[in-house]
Amino acid sequence: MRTRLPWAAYGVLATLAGVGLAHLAAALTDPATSPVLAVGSAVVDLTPAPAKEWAIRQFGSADKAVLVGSVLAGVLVLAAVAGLVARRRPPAGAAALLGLVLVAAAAVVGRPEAGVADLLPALVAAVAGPCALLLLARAHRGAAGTSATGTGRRTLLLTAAALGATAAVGGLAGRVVASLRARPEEVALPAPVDAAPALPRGLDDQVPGITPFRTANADFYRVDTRLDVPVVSTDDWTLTVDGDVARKVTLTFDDLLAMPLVERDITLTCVSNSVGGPYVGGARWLGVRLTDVLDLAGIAGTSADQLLSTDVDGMTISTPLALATDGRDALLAVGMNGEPLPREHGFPVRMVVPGLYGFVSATKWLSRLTLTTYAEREAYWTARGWATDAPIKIAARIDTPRALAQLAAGDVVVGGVAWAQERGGIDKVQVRIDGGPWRDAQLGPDGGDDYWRQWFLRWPATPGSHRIAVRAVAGNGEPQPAVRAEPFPDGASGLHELIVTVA
Ligand SMILES: Nc1nc2c(c(=O)[nH]1)N[C@H]1C(S)=C(S)[C@@H](COP(=O)(O)O)O[C@H]1N2
Ligand SMILES: [Mo]
Repeated sequence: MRTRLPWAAYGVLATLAGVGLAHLAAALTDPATSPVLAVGSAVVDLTPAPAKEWAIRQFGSADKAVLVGSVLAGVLVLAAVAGLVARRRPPAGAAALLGLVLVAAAAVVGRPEAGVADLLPALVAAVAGPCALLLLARAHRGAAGTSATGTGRRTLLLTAAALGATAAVGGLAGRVVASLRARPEEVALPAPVDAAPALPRGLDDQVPGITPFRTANADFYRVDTRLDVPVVSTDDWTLTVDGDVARKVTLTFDDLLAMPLVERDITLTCVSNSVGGPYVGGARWLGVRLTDVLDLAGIAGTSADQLLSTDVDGMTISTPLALATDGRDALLAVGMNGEPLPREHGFPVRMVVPGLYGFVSATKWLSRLTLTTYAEREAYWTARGWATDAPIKIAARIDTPRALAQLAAGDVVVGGVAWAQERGGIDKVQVRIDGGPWRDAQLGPDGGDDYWRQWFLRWPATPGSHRIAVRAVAGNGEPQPAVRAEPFPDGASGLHELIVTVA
């Protein structure tokens, strides 16, 4: 065991050095080509939908960190095995490590928009990792037989230290370089030609525990298939509109900003959100109308029924063309709550289409819009069995009190938010205590039909255990669906109910 342990460590060290250098090479060229991320992304892609939903539910926004961590741990175990192989036969250990890198390279090439140049980081790792292992094996042999203070030992320690430093510097430098290439804070956004009215004061101060009327960028939920956040520089960014259009057009970021910008308050919702869940947020979006951009390419005679959007790494999202162009405020957004889009939320440009769940509308890090048909092209989620036509379901959520809260008898304020985008907004929210009558809640200010609405109801709570339920009715008269449904395949439904104890 004693004699084996160092070899396992050599395998790990050699791998970390190779990965560190590859990460740096990726940051200098294209961060998405980093082998760690490519392998992780491939794992995400190969993970069946139910497992992915489970991960999102278990770990929330940390699901990616957990995944990257598991991938890294798995890789390091294999690296340790390669090190053990090298104990008897160094070339065989180096070959095993090379095999590991080749798997990573396959993951990089497997990315939809991969080019040959994207293999550079994997190539760096393929050379650096095995070489590092051979170096360590040689130094180990040199150290064997010499005294604890001999030059052989010193060489081994120096080699190990140098490789450790390479891993650390490569990894860190990679991060720094990546964040220098894309800087949302340096983007100056023009003023909108069509500004949204001042957002009314919400119930934030009046109802403790209620969801803020506007979600701050830092608090906005994040759901995507990405492990890292794409690094896109506005200098390199372009948007291509192609497929069944009169003429293919390509816009630069400046071209887009030169078009008329509008500002809209829109509540975004994720199809993975369970009843009462957190994947919903309200923000003020600044962007160009989607139809203005499509008109540049000319879509009058198109036979397309699908607007297929592609992100900078080839991830695809489908949107029903008829809905995206039916007059609703579909935007190519560049701003969020008065700031350039944060990198997590799609910098520099994302789609926002009111009334459709994010997975069929809200493409972040947008790079291409293709007019096509559902028969011809299948987007990422469609291939995984999710619905293509997925309007956001009417929903109401109780924010306060929390489930299983212990309350004092007397005046309790029940409050929350409700949304009914593209259905005339929220007309009514009703609360029911223990199977009693449905009582109308008081609504907060109106932020527009595509924005959520806060609500509250004063409840004289009596001692005992109580069940609180909520339901909403949309402005077009449609009631919230009460039938229970899981998020898959087109969004959860059912009333949000919770139990509290009053003493
Ligand atoms: N490029 C890209 N865009 C994406 C996704 C993604 O995985 N990749 N996820 C979508 C989903 S499922 C949702 S709900 C919204 C979430 O947007 P947010 O993270 O800004 O809240 O982004 C959408 N846009
Ligand atoms: Mo989503």
